[in-house]
Amino acid sequence: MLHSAVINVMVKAARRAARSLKRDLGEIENLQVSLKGPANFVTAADKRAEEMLYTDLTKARPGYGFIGEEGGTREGADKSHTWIVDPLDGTTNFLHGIPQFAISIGLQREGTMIAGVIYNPANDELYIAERGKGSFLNDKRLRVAGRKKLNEAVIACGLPHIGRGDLELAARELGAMQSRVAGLRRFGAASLDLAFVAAGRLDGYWERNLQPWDMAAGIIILREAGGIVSGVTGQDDAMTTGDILCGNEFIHAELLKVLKAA
Ligand code: 2AM
Ligand code: CA
Repeated sequence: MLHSAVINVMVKAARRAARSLKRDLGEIENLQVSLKGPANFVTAADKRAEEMLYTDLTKARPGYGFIGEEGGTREGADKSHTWIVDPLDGTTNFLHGIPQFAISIGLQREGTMIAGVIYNPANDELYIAERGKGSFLNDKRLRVAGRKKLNEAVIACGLPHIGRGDLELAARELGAMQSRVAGLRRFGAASLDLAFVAAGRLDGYWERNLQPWDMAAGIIILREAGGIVSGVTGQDDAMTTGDILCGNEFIHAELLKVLKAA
């Protein structure tokens, strides 16, 4: 499968950072970090991966801006292009050796996502998309699932935890959703939740309080697979509010109704 030069740059950068994350995951699994504290170790792994991504992406496209989870915003001379990068999405999973985490690289031009790559080093699943050219998982074209009924749908969500988000609202939304769908899931890596909806594995997904780098690549991968993405009110923009709701056109509309009523 032939992809454009920019996608090749993104994939190469993701694979190099992934090798570093995999080595670090091995350390965690061997429990060699227990004395130093695994959380600090993961933060170091995260930072290392982000610096690799910054180096590779900036070398290939000098001047593009860069927004990363760890290093914040780094301006470039080219004000129209920005990389939006999460070097390790699903940090808690990574820390626990749960193989659901990813490197997420999005490219924005003039405020529009134009390319996205999400790579899970644990199972070698590589998702890519470019504006107008479709989405792919390991070179297989993706399309969202066609299910129209909520009672046949498997839906993923996010859960607020101590110190983050509105627990009462989440409880109401979960209760409402639970009674309507075939299955509710909580995987813990927003980028992969979006990629799973793009791949038709999940029928829909919503989560609140996310950051742009959790969503950037996933949004274009999902849109290019025919999915609908919005904020949780349906009008707002997820990248601005941090609240995201998605699915195929039918499930997206159904999820909106359930959340509005909750
Ligand atoms: P992270 O693993 O990179 O932190 C889990 O519900 C999802 O929410 C993950 O994609 C996680 O990304 C993201 N997230 C964003 N902000 C978070 C925070 N403050 N605490 C935990 N997860 C957060
Ligand atoms: Ca993240």
